[in-house]
Amino acid sequence: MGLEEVVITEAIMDSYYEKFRSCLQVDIAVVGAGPSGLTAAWHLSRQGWNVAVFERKLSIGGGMWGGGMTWNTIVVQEEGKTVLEEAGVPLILFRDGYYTADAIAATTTLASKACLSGAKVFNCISVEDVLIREDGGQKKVTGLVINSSPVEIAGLHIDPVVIESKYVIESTGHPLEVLHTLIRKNDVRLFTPSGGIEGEQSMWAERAERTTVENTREIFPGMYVSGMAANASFGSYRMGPIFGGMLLSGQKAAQLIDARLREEI
Ligand code: 48F
Repeated sequence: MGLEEVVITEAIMDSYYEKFRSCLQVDIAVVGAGPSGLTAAWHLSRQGWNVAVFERKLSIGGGMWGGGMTWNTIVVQEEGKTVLEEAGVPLILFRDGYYTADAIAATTTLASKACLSGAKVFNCISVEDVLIREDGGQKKVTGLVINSSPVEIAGLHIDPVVIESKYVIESTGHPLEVLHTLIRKNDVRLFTPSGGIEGEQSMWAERAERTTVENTREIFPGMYVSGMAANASFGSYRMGPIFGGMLLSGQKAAQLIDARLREEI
């Protein structure tokens, strides 16, 4: 059998656009395919929700690939290891409640879990803004404004397109990009003590690991924060290359949104 290049092209076009079309109106749109975003996407999609993940980079995994300072091993503690165990990632006890996992195995397994559970992951797409609506005098995030990352990187003046979502998970990590855009462009108050972004503090792993889970919650109607973005929003600490909090945060975001969506049925 011969190979026809135009058929290959047609297959890619039809398959991609069918995938994209199925995500024009999703239950949950996740911004950022780091550990917290991928965990949230996996846990939500396996509950049967329609989930789309948008990742600016060509690679998924965010800050997890590189372990600490490119030494591609990650550390998780007793609580956090449950998420990796459930995914099937091999863990090694280092000592006294500190476990290590291969960063590549952890990243690829979480990504695989998300995709095989039905989440649609779009790499090379940057979220540049949110869609906003007013309901009874209250503004609410109702979707994402997205563009091709190569368009963004080249600085081309090309308009973005939009997808609608019942909920957005802001999991862009330290830069907290989407929330910064929301607050810069709109006269709104977040569900934080000051009503604005509290900002991230220096490293304190023990406290940061706990608070990143506590701070995982709705920060603005329609928008949840997870992972490092949760601590950066609520003014807590960074934690470095320990990843239990990221995974548990993604899991908590999924549980909270799953409960909300079930209430709304
Ligand atoms: O930074 P990242 O891994 O976020 P996370 O899930 O995990 C944080 C840890 O990796 C580490 C840490 C743990 O100790 O502190 O930093 O909270 O992943 C964030 C992803 O979001 C993408 C970015 O490329 C990365 O892969 N991202 C950021 N802004 C955008 C975006 C955007 N505007 N549109 C699409 N993707």
